[in-house]
Amino acid sequence: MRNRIINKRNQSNNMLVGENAAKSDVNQSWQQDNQAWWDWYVTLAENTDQDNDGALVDLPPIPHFKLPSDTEVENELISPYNLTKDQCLAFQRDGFIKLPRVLSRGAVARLRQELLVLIKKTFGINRTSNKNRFLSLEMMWLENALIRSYVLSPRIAEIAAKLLGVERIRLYHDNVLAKEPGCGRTPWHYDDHHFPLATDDVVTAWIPAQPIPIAMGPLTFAKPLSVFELVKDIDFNKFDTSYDKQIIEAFKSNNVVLEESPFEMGEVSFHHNKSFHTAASNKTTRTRVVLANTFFADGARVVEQPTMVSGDWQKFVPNVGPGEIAASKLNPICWPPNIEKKGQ
Ligand SMILES: O=C(O)CCC(=O)C(=O)O
Repeated sequence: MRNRIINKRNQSNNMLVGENAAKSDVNQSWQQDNQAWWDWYVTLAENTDQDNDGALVDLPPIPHFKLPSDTEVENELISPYNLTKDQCLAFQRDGFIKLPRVLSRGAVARLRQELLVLIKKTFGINRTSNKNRFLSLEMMWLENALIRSYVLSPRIAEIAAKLLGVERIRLYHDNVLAKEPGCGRTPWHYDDHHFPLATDDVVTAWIPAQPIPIAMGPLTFAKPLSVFELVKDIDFNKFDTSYDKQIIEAFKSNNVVLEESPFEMGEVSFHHNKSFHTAASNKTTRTRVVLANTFFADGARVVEQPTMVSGDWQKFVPNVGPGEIAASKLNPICWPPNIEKKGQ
């Protein structure tokens, strides 16, 4: 992590264990799994009374759409999207873009149905112990053929490559993000802290599996991209909410423009690894399910010193050490398509 790390004694966070709990910096490996990472990470968000104001809102039912077959999903996700030059310029300026109709409504409904099955299979049907949690599943493309169509989609990967302005991109990982009803804010951050990749050509496609009204906590961005410069000297603190709190204050005092808007069904956002973003709490009774696929420019290396903030990154780039080119068999080239055999 390139930010300075606060170095106070006697601080703790009960989600951390071992060296992660004992040492005050982040320059050590993450010592638990990636779900434990999220359980820790959301404790770093400042939640006011307004963020947790009790009663959860019932949303109207998601309208029924004819569910496409596996082949129909695959055909949709290999067809190109009409990305304009202006949209690429807006991404380069703002660090993110929200694109309408990247997925048909049927493909979104099918995605939600499949992801809910996977979430239930992993975390159980009795949701009591998962109340207020941020649940995460990664690398679903390896075990589920339908999800593979969404993760290795040439339609989505081409958008990612064009936004970055690079010829070839690889997959870093897929991440199913299920923000349960009542789960609090996602702390302000940029992904450069998270992905141990020595490049600025990194983009995440954040694909909601249902519409996301404001009450559900849509991904929210600070703009333009360069606002990361404003906050680069704020010390990251792995124990408490002080980093998030200081970012909130810095953005307020500098009148930074925030884009917090609902996601329509089929809308997908793409954000750069230096784009500052957050998400509000989920104040609805419906789980906010998202598939987040991260891509990077072919040829990028793993950084020399990954930190605990990268979680269990070796799951995503196996058998590749610090400083080496990130091109394991789990990082297929997703754009252009078919230049190497995808998958295992
Ligand atoms: O889904 C969220 O609340 C946060 C996701 C995020 O930060 C990301 O995908 O980069």
